[in-house]
Amino acid sequence: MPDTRTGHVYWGFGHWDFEYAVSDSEGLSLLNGRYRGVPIIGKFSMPVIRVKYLVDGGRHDWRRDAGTGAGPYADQIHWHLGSDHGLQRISNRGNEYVAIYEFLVNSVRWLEMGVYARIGAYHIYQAWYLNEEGIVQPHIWSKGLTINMDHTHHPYWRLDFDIDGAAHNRVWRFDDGQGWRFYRKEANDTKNMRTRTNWLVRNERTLNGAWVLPGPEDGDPDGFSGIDMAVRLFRPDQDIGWPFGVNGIGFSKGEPVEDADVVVFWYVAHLFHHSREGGDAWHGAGPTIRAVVPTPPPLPLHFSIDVRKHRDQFGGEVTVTGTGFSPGGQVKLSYLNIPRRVGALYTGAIITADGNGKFTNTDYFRCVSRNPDDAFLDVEVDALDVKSGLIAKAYTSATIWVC
Ligand SMILES: [Cu+2]
Repeated sequence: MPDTRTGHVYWGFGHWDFEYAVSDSEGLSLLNGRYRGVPIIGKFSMPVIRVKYLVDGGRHDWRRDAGTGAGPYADQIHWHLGSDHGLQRISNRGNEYVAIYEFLVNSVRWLEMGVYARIGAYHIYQAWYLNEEGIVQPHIWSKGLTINMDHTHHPYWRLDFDIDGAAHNRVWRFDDGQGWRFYRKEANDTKNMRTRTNWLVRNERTLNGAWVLPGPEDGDPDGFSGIDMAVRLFRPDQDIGWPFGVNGIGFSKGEPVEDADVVVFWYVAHLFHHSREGGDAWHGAGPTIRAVVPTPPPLPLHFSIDVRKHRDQFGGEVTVTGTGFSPGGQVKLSYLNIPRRVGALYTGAIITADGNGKFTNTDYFRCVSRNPDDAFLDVEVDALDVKSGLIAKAYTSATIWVC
């Protein structure tokens, strides 16, 4: 499935629901994304990486191997498979062209979506990292040198937010000691490191929103790429990727956006690359987007699950008992981190809690590993209370999966 150019991802017990597509020039894009049922993403894409070397190649770019200068370049990622100017299979992500990969950090589930492109000497990994707490991180990883000279990559992310739909979205800016203000008109802007600038895109009717927080490696604007962000009104005739070549953003400026039908938030990072780090060092950049939606209801008393295992020579049984679930409500179980298995396993069994909010469920598993070391892994068991959207978690050693 991830070898296909487009797809629909329903992930993390309904925490995220979106489509993805590798477009003609905007790399891997996320579309029509909802977090906990709240529309957040209209279309997130990365139409260009502008690259500037200390000395331009310009008209003499063809002589760049002589070390006189290179670029500037406007690098783009498209659905072109193979060769040194196309997408590469990703060996540590199932050898697919589009990575869909799940992992755990401090008991929080993350999903990585990525494509690996070669653009001549450059290797680019363009990724989106989403987690179950509402974070989306657009990220770019880059390595490779066209010539042995310091240079800066400027990725431009086009973040077309649709917070609770297209209408009434407004972009706010917050600075320490200076408070809030919002953009009344289309504008280009820079962050202030001293006042720790953050942005918030919010639906002014529902008050749901999403923060845009600059990343620690996102660098500073320079004479070639002088902005950290831009706010634009959405226009269908401007949803065309990047028509500006090696130049900066040239879409209209000055139209009112204070209660816009659709706003487009351009985010720009400035990724400096020292030539002395060599061509093999990966360097990365990108902001953090954090959706702010109504918080879940308070946890019921004693909302928890308990896991017991019974082992036999072919694997064994896992019995999960739950308490504090919605009486008579549905429960969905999943298992994450089973040895040798990528992603979560949903058994698909339909479980119903009894009138007191309790349930007992037994699943049978066969061994999936012969490596004794795998028995020390912890498998996460998650039980979703469908009615409230709350998840009870428990951990158990992977012993029954190892024979
Ligand atoms: Cu570089």
